[in-house]
Amino acid sequence: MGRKFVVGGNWKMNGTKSQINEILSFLKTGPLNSNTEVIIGVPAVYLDYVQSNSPANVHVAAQNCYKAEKGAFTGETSPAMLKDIGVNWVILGHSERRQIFGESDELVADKVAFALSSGLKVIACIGETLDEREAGKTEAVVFRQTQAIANKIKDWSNVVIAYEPVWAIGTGKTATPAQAQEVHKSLRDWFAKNISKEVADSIRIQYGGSVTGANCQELGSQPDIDGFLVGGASLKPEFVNIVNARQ
Ligand code: G2H
Repeated sequence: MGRKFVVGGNWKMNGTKSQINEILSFLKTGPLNSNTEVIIGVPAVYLDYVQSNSPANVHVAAQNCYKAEKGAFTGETSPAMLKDIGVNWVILGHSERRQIFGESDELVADKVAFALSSGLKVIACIGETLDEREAGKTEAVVFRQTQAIANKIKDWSNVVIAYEPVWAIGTGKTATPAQAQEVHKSLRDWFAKNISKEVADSIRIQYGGSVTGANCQELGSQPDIDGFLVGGASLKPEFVNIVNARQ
């Protein structure tokens, strides 16, 4: 189907210079499958360092950015600043941003639109909580989150969707391959119905939530899973195995 497998590492608020050097070392040693696009999401303070020291086959992403080019927004990072240091990707709308920092669907969508218009590529995260899943609202939630973005953008070619069920994040509870595939398929059908068949066929949908070297192959063999967004395991050498999950 021609969707390039895409694996992102989301380091979250982890890492010191020496830990980062170890991560860069196992990424350099790899080997990383050249059929997989690899992106590492790095804390803001280390972006410039990692951008300057990561291997050429690994892209660097910020974990957040704001919806303005510059100005009185204390503590924020702009897409223009990311571009200025050579960073071309950003992760937006992660559930930790939504839940801990109160980011609404609307704000996430504004950020996605602004980042794209600034020339960044975006990993846009969506996903339901345990309560929402148990109430049978999984589809309604992920469709609502995706629709909010659809209201603000036209061109999806620089967007990767990361479906991350919140109940599976950092908990060791991975969605089963069948559970993940079911939501990915529903999302692709949503794109076909609400955006276009072309976007539905081409958009890459990552799975995220306790992905490890042990479960990545079965998850990665599902037809609508086009890669992973990996948290905890992206700090460890097993990340190389996850990058290479699909040969
Ligand atoms: C989900 C994921 C990375 P983890 O947040 O985005 O983290 O793999 O640790 O569940």
